[in-house]
Amino acid sequence: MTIRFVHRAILASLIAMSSVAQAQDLKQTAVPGHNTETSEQRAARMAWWRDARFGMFIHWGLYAVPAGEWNGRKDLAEWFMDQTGIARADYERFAAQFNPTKYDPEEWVRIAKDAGMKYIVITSKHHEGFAMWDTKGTDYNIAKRTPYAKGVLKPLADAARRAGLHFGTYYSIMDWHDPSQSPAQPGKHYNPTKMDLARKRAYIEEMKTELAELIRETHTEVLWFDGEWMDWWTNEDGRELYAYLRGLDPNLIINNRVGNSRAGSLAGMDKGEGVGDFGTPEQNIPARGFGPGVYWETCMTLNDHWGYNKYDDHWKSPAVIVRNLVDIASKGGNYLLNVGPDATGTIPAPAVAILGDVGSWLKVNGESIYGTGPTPFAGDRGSYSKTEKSGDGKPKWIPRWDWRATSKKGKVYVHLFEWPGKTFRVDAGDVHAKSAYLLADPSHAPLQLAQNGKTLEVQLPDKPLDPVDTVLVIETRD
Ligand code: H79
Repeated sequence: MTIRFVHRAILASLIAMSSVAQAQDLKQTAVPGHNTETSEQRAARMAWWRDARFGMFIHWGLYAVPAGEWNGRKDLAEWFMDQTGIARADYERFAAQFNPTKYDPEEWVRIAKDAGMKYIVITSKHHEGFAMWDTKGTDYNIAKRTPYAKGVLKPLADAARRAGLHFGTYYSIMDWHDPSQSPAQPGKHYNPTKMDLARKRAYIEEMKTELAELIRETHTEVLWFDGEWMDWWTNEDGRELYAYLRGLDPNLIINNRVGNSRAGSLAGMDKGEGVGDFGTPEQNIPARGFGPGVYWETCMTLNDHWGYNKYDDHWKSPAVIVRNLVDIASKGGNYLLNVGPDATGTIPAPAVAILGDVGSWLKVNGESIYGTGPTPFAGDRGSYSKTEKSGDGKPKWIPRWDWRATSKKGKVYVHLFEWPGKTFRVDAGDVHAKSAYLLADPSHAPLQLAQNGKTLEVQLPDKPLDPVDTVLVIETRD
């Protein structure tokens, strides 16, 4: 039996806590037509991922060698080949310089775990086409072409498992190096590649060989596709690949970029039916959640590049990261936050420091994030305000960063970013409050609380316990 829920949602994109993009009407199916499981079976398969809430994205490849710099340019990273138009034979030479002798997968896992992250997703192969494990699919791989002479994925997968973290892999469908594809503008841009249609079947077989290895050798639990937007990759191709992969491991979780139906690219959700298990907003947080049964994950850089760029010191603060995580959780999504290790195998020190601070907040307040549901309060409260009509006659959505809410059975967590003064007041709707306390107060001293009809008031101390986010716990009658 196939149960299909189609949700209509309004999506406005919030770019890194600053600007709000045009609102869009999007559809996203909870259970795609090609997937024969029930929504209950799907919920069981998605359970660990849905509860995890916070993961580490790792972008690591040959682009770490030039470290973002080339011929006077300093703005490069994993799109190096496309941005420079460099010849394949010249780019290949970076492999001879890739020798990450400081790579310590235990240390990377420790950094993720100390940050409060519950899973890791690492690039197995980015658009550059260079495989980071010893694969039979292509000899353009780390074991065959670099002095390091061995793969880096399985050691990370094993270290993650030992620490109780889940492990996933990113895989680009577009390949700037593979002979099946040619650059869109030779000498200028590779993206989007053109496919030699006579070679497409063989290329898909190569992909399947490689993906089957990732499943068998690393037991990857997430396949995070990307580079799916070329005209030669279709939803039909995506459905076939999805079915093949779930056939190899029925528990696999696969993102929507396995198909080719993203609406508005970075918005990341699908138009129409879509393929895959979860939507992938990139560098933005949707204005609202998408209701039960629609899974999504915002991926975001910690500075302004995915791959390592030695000049990029535009780091987001721990406060921004914590509040983004809370914002996403309040809308029912996951946060996949990126680091770009350098060519020695080191995660940049500022990234480690910021993640450590985020982890300190989560050590105290994790109960209000992991395994929680979205805000129980109706409408947009705590997230966005609709303004009056502006210049172009259309209302605008302005992000509010005063507070957010998450929920669990018997509890609502109000995340106070701005201290509301002596009283927190909210239209509680169907929430019936019993008692309240601050999560960061070890004694959980009860706060004075009054609910008259829908209006709920909680009396607060003069000052926040944590200026980034003080969590007010409201115990409820469910
Ligand atoms: O893997 C990361 C990015 O490399 C990839 N997806 C995330 C997860 C990605 N694909 N497309 N985009 C990101 C957006 C494309 C942005 C571009 Fe550009 C603007 C491509 C060329 C101009 C960003 C800026 C990349 C190069 C310059």
